Amino acid sequence: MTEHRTFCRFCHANCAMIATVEEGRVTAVRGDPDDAMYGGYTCIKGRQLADAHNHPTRLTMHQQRQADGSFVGVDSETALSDIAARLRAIVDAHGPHSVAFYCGTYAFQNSAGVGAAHALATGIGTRNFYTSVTLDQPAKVYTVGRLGTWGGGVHSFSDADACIFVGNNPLVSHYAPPGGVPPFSPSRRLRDRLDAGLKLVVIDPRRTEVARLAHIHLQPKPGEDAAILAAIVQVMIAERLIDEAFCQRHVGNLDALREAVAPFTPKVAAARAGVAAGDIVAAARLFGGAKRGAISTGTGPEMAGQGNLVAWLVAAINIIGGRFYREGETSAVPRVFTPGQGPRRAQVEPPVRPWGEGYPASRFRGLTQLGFEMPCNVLADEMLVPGEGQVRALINIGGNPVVAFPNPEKMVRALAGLELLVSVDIRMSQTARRSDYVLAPSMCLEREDITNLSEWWFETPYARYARALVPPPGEVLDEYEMLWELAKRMGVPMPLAGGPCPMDARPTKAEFLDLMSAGCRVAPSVVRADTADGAAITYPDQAAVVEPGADNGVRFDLVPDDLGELLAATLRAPTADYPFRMTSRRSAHVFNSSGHQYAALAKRGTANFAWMHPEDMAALGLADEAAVTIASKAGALPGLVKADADMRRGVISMSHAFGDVGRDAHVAAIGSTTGRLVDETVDYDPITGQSLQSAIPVRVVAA
Ligand SMILES: Nc1nc2c(c(=O)[nH]1)N[C@H]1C(S)=C(S)[C@@H](COP(=O)(O)OP(=O)(O)OC[C@H]3O[C@@H](n4cnc5c(=O)[nH]c(N)nc54)[C@H](O)[C@@H]3O)O[C@H]1N2
Ligand SMILES: Nc1nc2c(c(=O)[nH]1)N[C@H]1C(S)=C(S)[C@@H](COP(=O)(O)OP(=O)(O)OC[C@H]3O[C@@H](n4cnc5c(=O)[nH]c(N)nc54)[C@H](O)[C@@H]3O)O[C@H]1N2
Ligand code: SF4
Ligand SMILES: [Mo]
Repeated sequence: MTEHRTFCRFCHANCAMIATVEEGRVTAVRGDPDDAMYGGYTCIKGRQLADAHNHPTRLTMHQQRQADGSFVGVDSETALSDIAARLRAIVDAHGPHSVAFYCGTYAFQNSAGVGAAHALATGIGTRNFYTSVTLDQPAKVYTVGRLGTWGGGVHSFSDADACIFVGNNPLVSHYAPPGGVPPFSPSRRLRDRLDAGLKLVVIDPRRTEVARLAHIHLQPKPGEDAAILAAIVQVMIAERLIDEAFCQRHVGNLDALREAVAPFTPKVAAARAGVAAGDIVAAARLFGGAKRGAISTGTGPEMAGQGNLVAWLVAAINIIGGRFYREGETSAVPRVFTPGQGPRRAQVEPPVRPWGEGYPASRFRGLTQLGFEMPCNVLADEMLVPGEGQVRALINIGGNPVVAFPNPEKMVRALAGLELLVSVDIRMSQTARRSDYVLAPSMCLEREDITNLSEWWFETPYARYARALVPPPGEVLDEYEMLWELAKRMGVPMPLAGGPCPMDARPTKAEFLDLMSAGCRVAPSVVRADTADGAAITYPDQAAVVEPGADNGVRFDLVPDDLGELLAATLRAPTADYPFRMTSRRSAHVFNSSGHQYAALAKRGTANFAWMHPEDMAALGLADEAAVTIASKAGALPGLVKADADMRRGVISMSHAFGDVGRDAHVAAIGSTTGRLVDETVDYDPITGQSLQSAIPVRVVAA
């Protein structure tokens, strides 16, 4: 028996762990009490890691679909050579865009997953590269850049005096955007900060775990966040709760912002959102009256149809509040492995609009690539609709489009029409079962990884390099190995940040990560060499002190033209005449569609209840766990209701990525897919393509 330091990759938080290995198998994991960042913290999901690695449903052979629909296990050589030959033939016949890649959440959990997939996609030359980012919170990434960004970074949580969390529940999700609670022991971190005097505002239609700790909880009607945020801006400007010196120096058009939000008085916003006007004013005063700390949002408001407005107004609140690190201060989140970070300067970095003209365009809805990825919104249509560039092959890495995308019936039809569907998954998921091939990947404790995902939350230059602790079983391969083997067999290059990936002999993971991260603060192989025992390391000399700003003349553009118009339009928008709004939420014991198979997690339920206020249930004559049909204008799903007095009345709350297409009879065992309530061709954001995934107008009837 041996013990090894490592980190969990069940989710992005990457908790430090000690794994016990006996006879080539992981038999136990526990939090690493000596790790300064995590202090021994783990969650219920991560504690299943040993079970997950050894689980009977775990694939150790690649699966090849037979003519009768059954699967047989095949070795790597057979699977990769056949897949590569078929991809080659499709590209030769139909051009590079006929091959698409989709990177789901587990492509991100492998530190080389998305990088390797993008390198292969670039080598092939396809514009059809998709990731779960555009199902998640794309407006955050793409809208903020349009106002300009502050080189010194936004205030982080650890020294905040006041924070506003909008539709974010980090105590369950272990997720927070910059300024929010880092996901390591989030509950302890938040309580410690509150004890030290932090003032907290939470805006969420449900009284969530984090809302219970807030000084002010606004419990609005879902989908009305833009009005509330506009009113907060209005109060902050009117009551001069802004950083005037900062605004004078760095803001271009404060007056334009004042005008844009003028119609959204606290009274107007309160009426739209169904909250007390006095609470909006109090929230603005509580936040605006402090000096440090940021407002941030989670998935809730981004998915609720106003993603761009919300991301814009949140950025505007941080800007007028001056919630940034200044010259001489230590900037938050130094990020050891992220390439391309220049010096942190006390200046506004010019706005960039990473989409639209000059970016590869989809054939649908006028949407273009955002940065380097095509919005998930168009994937089903790109597969279904004939024409130049129609997608005929999809490589799905660590994702589950059948249950995670809107409009699952359409997704299933689109996947069925492909010439080749390959999934990389540890189990026969809803999407894997519909694939021609399922490639079996190594699981986290069988492979090397760096903390390039979690480092977005490290407030010090902390880094880890995990070793493979046990040999990969059967035929399994690391995702980067599979993708390299496909590139090699197809005869295409894999361009990486540090130059082309060698294609004569397969690089080691450290070599691959070095090339992928070229230009980062400390190369992965250096961290590897510095941490022989797998423990963490901190590089104090890499802490980023904010340097003086250049006089670059750049100021924040507080009101990008199209957003000002969009805000005005929300005032005119009628509210739908459906009695309920369906909202999204996370469940603590699973990660999207992952984890339902593990005994300890399954004990907490494998179906997703439709949570409602008990008085709403009584009004409809529904008992706990009664079967209902939940219907929107686009579709309907079966559900089981459950009472939760913490809900706002008129709101339903359900987790996504449960259920399956064609298996409604099993709803009590597997739940159902909330994506069925949305037609992605109608309800989507015109800039990012994000489909409506929360605040969906619905009715509920007893089944
Ligand atoms: N209605 C609605 N829809 C939503 C959302 C919502 O809130 N509401 N949320 C959206 C969000 S934020 C996201 S990120 C997407 C998620 O979208 P996806 O990423 O497509 O969905 P997941 O369920 O996370 O898929 C993960 C897959 O990886 C597999 N897996 C598990 N472990 C491993 C591993 O070690 N290696 C590999 N290769 N695979 C593994 C799992 O079995 C699973 O099939 O869903 C989006 N869809
Ligand atoms: N245990 C667990 N952890 C996870 C996941 C999981 O499935 N399980 N999924 C992971 C993924 S992919 C992601 S992206 C992150 C997401 O992390 P979070 O964004 O923190 O996700 P949630 O916990 O769903 O919190 C979203 C909150 O938004 C609220 N909300 C819904 N609609 C609205 C609205 O219109 N307005 C406002 N103001 N609030 C609204 C919901 O009630 C909910 O409390 O979590 C990650 N972590
Ligand atoms: S929070 Fe995430 S990384 Fe930490 S133990 Fe849980 S699943 Fe693993
Ligand atoms: Mo996500």
